[in-house]
Amino acid sequence: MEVMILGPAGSGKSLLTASFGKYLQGEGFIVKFVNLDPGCAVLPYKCDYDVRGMFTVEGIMQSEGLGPNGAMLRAMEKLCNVEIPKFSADFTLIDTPGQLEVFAFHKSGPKIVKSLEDPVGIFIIDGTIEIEDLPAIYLYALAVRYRLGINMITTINKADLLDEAKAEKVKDYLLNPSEHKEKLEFKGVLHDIYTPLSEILQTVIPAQRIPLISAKTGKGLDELLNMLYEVKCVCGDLT
Ligand SMILES: Nc1nc2c(ncn2[C@@H]2O[C@H](COP(=O)(O)OP(=O)(O)OP(=O)(O)O)[C@@H](O)[C@H]2O)c(=O)[nH]1
Ligand SMILES: [Mg+2]
Repeated sequence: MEVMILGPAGSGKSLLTASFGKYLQGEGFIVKFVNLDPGCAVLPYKCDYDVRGMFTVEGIMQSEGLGPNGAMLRAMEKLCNVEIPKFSADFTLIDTPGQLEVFAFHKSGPKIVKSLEDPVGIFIIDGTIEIEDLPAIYLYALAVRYRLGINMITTINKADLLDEAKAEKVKDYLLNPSEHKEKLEFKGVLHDIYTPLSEILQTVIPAQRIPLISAKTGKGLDELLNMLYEVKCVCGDLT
């Protein structure tokens, strides 16, 4: 099963790739690690395939005289020609670029998806974000899901940093934005925008559990694995 780990900058993609991979190995699975982020310096796992072997953002900045964002865009163009090896593994975990928007809303993201065999996405929402930013990040998660055209599990990460009340608030809202929108206490213009947005979100979110996980402590990784199996089961593939 090919699993793409997606999420905004700093949400925990690389650490989850490492810790979920370790968890899966502990369960007896064969796991391969793929890094598609040409901008990272160090990774918390050992790569079986690393796009930095072909190009890096730093290298492009120097060779083409570009700034970091221009070089990242150029890197995404190069990523279109990258072929991820087909590993014979139970799970291939694919860590994706920090600048998610340049990957997902660029032709490279969908192109990479097409080259894979029906990958599943894990979209990470950083649970420590301001509670009032949840509708925007949720819309972002859905936009990425439909743009890439893949089955995706939404997760709330950094559970170890959340108190019970905040964790519950975040989870309740993501599961049922219409019913729980008032609890987010939007103020001013955010109220005017996010109240109707919550109603729209309610009509387009998939009926799915949202695991509360910690890439740091390993909390919730068992539920994540169960959900991956469920997603594949719905698609008719039990492997
Ligand atoms: N406490 C805590 N920290 C976490 C968790 N997940 C990630 N972090 C921390 O958050 C920071 C960013 O984690 P990364 O794994 O680099 O996040 P990323 O999404 O890969 O970041 P970019 O690739 O730069 O976008 C690091 O300092 C991690 O140690 C978590 O579950 N709990
Ligand atoms: Mg990363």
